[in-house]
Amino acid sequence: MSIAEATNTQNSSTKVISVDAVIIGAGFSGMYQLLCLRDKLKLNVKVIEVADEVGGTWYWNRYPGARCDSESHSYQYYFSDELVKEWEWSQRYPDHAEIRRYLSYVADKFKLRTNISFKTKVTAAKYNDAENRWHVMTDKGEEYVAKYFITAVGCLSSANIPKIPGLETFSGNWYHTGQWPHEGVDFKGKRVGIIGTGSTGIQAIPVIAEQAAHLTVFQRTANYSIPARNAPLTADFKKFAKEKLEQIREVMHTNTNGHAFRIVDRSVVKTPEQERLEILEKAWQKGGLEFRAAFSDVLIDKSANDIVAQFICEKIREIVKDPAKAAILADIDHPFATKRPPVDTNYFETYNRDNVSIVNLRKTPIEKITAQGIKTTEQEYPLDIIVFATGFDALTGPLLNINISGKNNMPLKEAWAAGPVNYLGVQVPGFPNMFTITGPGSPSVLCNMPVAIEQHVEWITNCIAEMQTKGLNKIEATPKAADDWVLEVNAAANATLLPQAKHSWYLGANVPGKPQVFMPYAGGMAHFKEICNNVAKNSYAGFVRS
Ligand code: NA7
Repeated sequence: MSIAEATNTQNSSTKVISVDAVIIGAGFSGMYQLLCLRDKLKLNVKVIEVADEVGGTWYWNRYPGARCDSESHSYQYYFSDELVKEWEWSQRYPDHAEIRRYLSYVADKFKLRTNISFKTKVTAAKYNDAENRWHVMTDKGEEYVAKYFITAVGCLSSANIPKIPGLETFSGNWYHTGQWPHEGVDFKGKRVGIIGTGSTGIQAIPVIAEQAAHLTVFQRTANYSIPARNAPLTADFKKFAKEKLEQIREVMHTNTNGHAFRIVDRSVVKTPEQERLEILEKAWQKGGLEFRAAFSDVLIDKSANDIVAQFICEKIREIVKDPAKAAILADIDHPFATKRPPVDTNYFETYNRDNVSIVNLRKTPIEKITAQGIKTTEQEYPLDIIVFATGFDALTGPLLNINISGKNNMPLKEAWAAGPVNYLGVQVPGFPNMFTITGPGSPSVLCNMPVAIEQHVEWITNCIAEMQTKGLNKIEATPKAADDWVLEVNAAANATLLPQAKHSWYLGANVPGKPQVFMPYAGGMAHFKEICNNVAKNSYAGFVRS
């Protein structure tokens, strides 16, 4: 049955449309989920996307310097050899525009746009118990009625704009990096203030500094950063990435973090000092997230971590010539890589510019924003533009921003009042036939995202395929399986140093009032995949199917 045939007009303003599955979001995950359900399972699928193009997080994150921290040959789909061979990346790390071009190419190649409603916002998604159907309402006055409801809303799509008093009085312009204007921002001759030194701030600061008259960085938590060593890809590397695609895919899909490199099985503490320094120096020169993989005990042994942390802090003091600035930048309060480790191009070097200053908010916190600029407890900084590189209400934010309710009209907000509870990161008890791609409780942001996405999408597709062939109507995670999974997610985090970063968004600590629970699954992608596959093999143990 086509969508048109199934369309009813319930009243003059609501169009009721029956489909098999509704997916929210047309980024990496929604696009692949659409392809799997439509072309493999021959289901009737509608994707709802608020933007006017595919791209997901890369549609919105267009701030200066926005670039992926995963290397380009690993930041792509691997489900199609043909696609891997056809597409050619230009640089070691793709920038936001190149990723959008890639996703647009994928959408064209697989003719995905025909199933996507762009510029459409989901206003509510409600499960109807009696019908066992999801009703997904949009701001276009449509009501999609579907057996399956899948969220592909990304982990970092809900902007966190801190409630600093006085923002509404600021006479200049302000921007959040995750909602960047498509036409760009002209910083020429302007006094710019930027709040935030996470991965985003660290990418944006060097680029804005080149344009602005003066850039003031407002730093709350000092951060580690590893040089990206970005460069155009050589012809040899491009050839290698295509010829060795099977080996690359094998590495990515069988390791803990989904990247195209393995963690070297050696200990920081057991390696003699000189050799250790040489290894770290080599890894620093090579650059990128692979630095973290030079040893295997960095995230599990505090003394190993201290050594690596000290190495980075010495690099900061070496690069930054002004000792006062260097002291603020190297005063880091958490173990290395317990917050998402940034990767940069000239970040610490930028502080050697005369037009860049840094304010230590730990010593002199922001009091308010005034018409003229930012006022800390020490002084007022006159500004023309404020950039909020203040991150996201991660993982749960994008889901809770949608008005979702499950059985007995239970709102997801209520089900998760004390923090996210789900099974395998994919299903919430009380929300039958709803699947969350890379939700909290899955490796998601601790993994190279396309790998995490391919795993979750393929697992969901197989699950739905079996339901369709067996004539099953409903799948629902049991409360016990979800409770046990939450314990497993906590145990996996507690086996690492990750919970030691008290201000991390992994914990929800960056959003005032958010329950503080370690959200991503830290047990490694390969292990997670094995657990998910065993659950499926074991007749979907932990789920009730009927
Ligand atoms: P992050 O990593 O959450 O960083 C946000 C930064 O903003 C961080 O330095 C925060 O300091 C700072 N921040 C947040 N709120 C405030 C207030 N109220 N005052 C001062 N400073 C504040 O977000 P990013 O966008 O950089 O990165 C998100 C992910 O996107 C990244 O990990 C990649 O996966 C891609 P704090 O550390 O909380 O003290």
